[in-house]
Amino acid sequence: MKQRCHAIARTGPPSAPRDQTGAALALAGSRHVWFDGVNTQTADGGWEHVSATELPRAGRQRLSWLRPDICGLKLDRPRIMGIVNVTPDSFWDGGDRMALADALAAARNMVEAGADILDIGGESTRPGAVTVPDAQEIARVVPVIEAIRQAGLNTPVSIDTRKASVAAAALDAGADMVNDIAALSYDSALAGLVAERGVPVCLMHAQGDPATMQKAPRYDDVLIEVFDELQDRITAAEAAGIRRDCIIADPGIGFGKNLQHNLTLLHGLALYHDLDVALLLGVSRKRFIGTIGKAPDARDRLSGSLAVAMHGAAQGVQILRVHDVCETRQALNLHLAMSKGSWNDT
Ligand code: 8Y4
Repeated sequence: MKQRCHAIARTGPPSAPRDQTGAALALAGSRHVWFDGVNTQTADGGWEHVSATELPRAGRQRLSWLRPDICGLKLDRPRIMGIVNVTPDSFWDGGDRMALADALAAARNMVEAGADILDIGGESTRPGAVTVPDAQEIARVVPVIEAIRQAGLNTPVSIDTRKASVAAAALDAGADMVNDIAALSYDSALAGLVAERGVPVCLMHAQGDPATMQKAPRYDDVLIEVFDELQDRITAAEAAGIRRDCIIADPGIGFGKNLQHNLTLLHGLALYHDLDVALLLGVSRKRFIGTIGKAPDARDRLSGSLAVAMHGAAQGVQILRVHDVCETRQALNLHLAMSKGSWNDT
């Protein structure tokens, strides 16, 4: 049985005076999160605490090495992915030129506010959403990507889609990576396309599909089941020819998860570093923030979204997918400065 290793992520000063600890290791090569203890699974499925120095070499390396660059971005600190929605419930629906200008302006503002990546999606994946035809999704996203490139913005662009035809058109238009909420299980042609193009892909966990996923989410042990399913999707991606250094994993907060599931996943988030790939977290304005934060309107969930994003940062997540780039950038830069006790604006 594989022994899962759950690093206990820490920020701030070391747990022993500097001259007495040689045990603290960077978590996934992070410059601000470290660990000196790990909970490892025993043969009977229980957990035991071991110090990082007692870990076998392979486990120690898996948890502490710097994940490879994604789209040229060094992952030694969290990166901000700004959400550019191009669905009918946002400004641009693939027809109106004015709305295209608005979508470009939104992208430009996010880049100026400090976005490292832009995530462009033309299919609503809210609970209960229905699928749109490929051609319509392409007509929504491609003009926006082309406009971004024509405007000279060279920020990496992620295409949020489950479909190979949409991903191909978006990559041709200048996108750099694929964000798939179905982890390559919706369209059997997508894995091959990603492999052939050699682009990064985010594999997000979801139980069920957006139309039905919130009906009755069920797990015996959500942290472990999501871990094992992500591991299986990573294995399948590699089998399809996708290089491991192109894979990002995401527990898929809110996708076939109730409030307790979401909280268990966020509480145990650092376990997912044991998947040995970069991690992405998307929590911005999601329903559980409204539930706990007493904010029924999604527009009133900024403060809660920042709190959860900073928790992700403190657990060593490499990419934060957010609506509010400017606010997240400010919160994140302060979080990093305090965690390290110093600040270099680079
Ligand atoms: C208000 C606005 C309330 C938006 C809820 C929402 C993720 C994702 C989404 C995620 C990755 C959303 C496309 C859901 N969430 N991709 N996509 N990870 N990788 N809902 O968590 O933002 S859409």
